[in-house]
Amino acid sequence: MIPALTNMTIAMPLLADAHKSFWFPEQASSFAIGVDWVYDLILYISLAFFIPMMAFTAYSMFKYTKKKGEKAESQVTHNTPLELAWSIGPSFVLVWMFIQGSISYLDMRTPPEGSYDIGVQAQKWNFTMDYGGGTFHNELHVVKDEPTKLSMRSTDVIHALFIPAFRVKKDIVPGRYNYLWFKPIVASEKVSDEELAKAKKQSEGGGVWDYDKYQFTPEGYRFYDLYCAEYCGKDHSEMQTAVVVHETQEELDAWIKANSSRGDISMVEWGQTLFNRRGCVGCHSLDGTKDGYTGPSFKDVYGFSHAMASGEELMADDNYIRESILDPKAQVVAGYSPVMPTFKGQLSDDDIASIIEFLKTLSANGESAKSPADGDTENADTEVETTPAS
Ligand code: HEC
Ligand SMILES: [Cu+2]
Repeated sequence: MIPALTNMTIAMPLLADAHKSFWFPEQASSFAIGVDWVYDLILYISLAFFIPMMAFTAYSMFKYTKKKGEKAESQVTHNTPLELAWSIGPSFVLVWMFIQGSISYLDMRTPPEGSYDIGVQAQKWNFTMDYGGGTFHNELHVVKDEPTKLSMRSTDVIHALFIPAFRVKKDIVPGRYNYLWFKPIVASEKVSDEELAKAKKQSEGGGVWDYDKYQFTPEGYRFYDLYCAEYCGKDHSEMQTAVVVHETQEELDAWIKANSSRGDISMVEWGQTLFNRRGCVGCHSLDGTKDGYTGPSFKDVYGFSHAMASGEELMADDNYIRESILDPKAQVVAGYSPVMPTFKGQLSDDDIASIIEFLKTLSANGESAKSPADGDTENADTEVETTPAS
């Protein structure tokens, strides 16, 4: 933001601390100071008018009250100088507010050349960040002091990406790219190893990491909230995730590398990670619960035959699950709407095989059923068992 605004902000009595705001979340991006300044400007001007007006109204009510039956005195209906004054005076104030707002707004509209670019895909009901080279993650990871541009698209309806601590929000309209940029100015802290280990232990077997409860990510980073602000549909309010600001580009690169593929964890573990990270968790339960979920539970899917909307009975083997993920509309489970988005091009073969291994651990038939057409996942490390959520 413009330096003059910065100085004035610090001079404002309510905003003495550089990155704290009286009304709002922490000022964690370069926009925050300017946005809050304009907000405060408008707020204080409004109060400067509102309070004297209300006080004078109240005073007049008592001063000029007449007893019942008394006659009203003269009514002043017109005063040209006064009316000109209260029309022209405030219009200057309004123009000033508009100019101040436009300065911040134009700055926010124009991503600087060479900004760090991260893809964002919004879909019912999650965000997926695309870090390039096939690395996708539900969390947004960025670098401190680095102008960052989000190239956002939606696969279904209008969503709106909102990061309150950065003071940025933008609609994501299907059928086109929408851009948003910011420069983070406060890096995320990491919690102590003991605290992280404690939380990991608590959430073991639960399947889903509770960001709200712990207030840090599964990797121990404190985070800023990111959520969907388009409240004209069923579950936009559930589209919440975390923004982590790394101190250096090297740190972010290392994080991306560590999250790019399975590495040396087991397929079952990776399958569960993808389930949480890629939005399946929003629509599928693991324990048989159907209420409140858009899709069928993953419990006892693998290796069981079940009815499709087409009337066919299909066995959920490797090929069926693969097709369900890549082309969800090809076979729709009876009793459900065809609303699952496709994950074509977003999950590697190893990712899909890992999800299949994970589904096997949730099914009583997980071990016995074998796909006749696909023998090569048989020798995968199925002996690694995790306790599914109960
Ligand atoms: C927007 C909600 C939604 C999301 C997100 C979603 N699904 Fe689905 N899924 C559904 C619905 C609804 C169905 C049932 C209708 C159908 O078959 O298309 C389904 C069906 C399935 C089936 C078939 C289940 C059965 O009982 O036959 C599998 C397997 C599956 N999804 C896997 C996944 C995986 C893996 C992910 C994450 C990578 C995922 N889904 C993400 C909604 C979703
Ligand atoms: Cu949304």
